[in-house]
Amino acid sequence: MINSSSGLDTIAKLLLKENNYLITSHMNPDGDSVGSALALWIALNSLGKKAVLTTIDPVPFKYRFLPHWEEVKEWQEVETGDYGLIIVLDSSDLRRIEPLMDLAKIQRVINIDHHVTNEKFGQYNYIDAGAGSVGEIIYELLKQMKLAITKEIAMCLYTAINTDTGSFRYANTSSRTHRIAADLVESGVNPAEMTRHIYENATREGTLLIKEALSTLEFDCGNQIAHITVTLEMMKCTGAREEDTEGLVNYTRNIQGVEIGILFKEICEGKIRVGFRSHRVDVSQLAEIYGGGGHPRAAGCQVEKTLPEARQEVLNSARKFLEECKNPVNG
Ligand SMILES: [Mn+2]
Repeated sequence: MINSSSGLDTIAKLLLKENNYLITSHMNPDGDSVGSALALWIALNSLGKKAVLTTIDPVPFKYRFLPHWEEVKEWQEVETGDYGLIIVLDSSDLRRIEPLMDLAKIQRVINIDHHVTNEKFGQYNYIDAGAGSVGEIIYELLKQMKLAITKEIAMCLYTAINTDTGSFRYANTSSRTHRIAADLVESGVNPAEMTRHIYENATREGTLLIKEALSTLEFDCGNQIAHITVTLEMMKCTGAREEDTEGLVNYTRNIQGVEIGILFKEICEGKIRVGFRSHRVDVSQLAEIYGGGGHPRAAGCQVEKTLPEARQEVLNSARKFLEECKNPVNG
């Protein structure tokens, strides 16, 4: 069964049969990973099943209005005992759940994801790169399990779907996305209230970080590449939190004429996280050069270099990549 693909019906049957679960999603959780993991936890819990939930790192403050967010554990709190099944969500490879990687390697894993670069590391893999978010998949999974979409579940799934599609703006937004969202609204979700929590709740520190980051904006490759940088120093002097960097990279892509937008984020001395956004070119291929991955229009990787070195090297690759996209070499 290793590395094979499973149908949603197989996974639904399995979830209804087993009793003891560990649900996890990638570190530095975003709205999709928190929302879909919580929705699944609420559903399994309502069936009386034992389920432990972790998003590895803490739940970002802006998602702390979601029902039962307090149930989410950090990875240090997770017992390394025996779980019937480990469910890994929204993670293209096991490095995305690094602290639990060893645990996941020795137990049965269900891998549910929508990243085109997914490595199918589970015994059961359900990868739907056409889904705008894992939230859409979890919605379909719960329907397959014949479970009611309660208001609590709907709030979590709506958050997952709304955030991963950039509020229904990105290329991954489909008629299916809107149909599911409409059903969630009918289940009791108030869209204005949800988006107020997620988008209209900025902190002073986070806004000061936007100001600092935008002051580093530079253009490259005839204005087709735009990039910004967040240094450790900026994080320190603004008092911004890690989660305040989410979405910063979008400023670069939103500029007229820009094909690739890049954010360089210094995680620690000598380790740089790079985020890519695009309109047309597949930046997941660019991220893969550095062992990263993601979606065609949103991807990322880590480079173990100093900030100036990482910037120079990645910009070189981006320039070359853009050139190749324009003049494809046909073997
Ligand atoms: Mn996602």
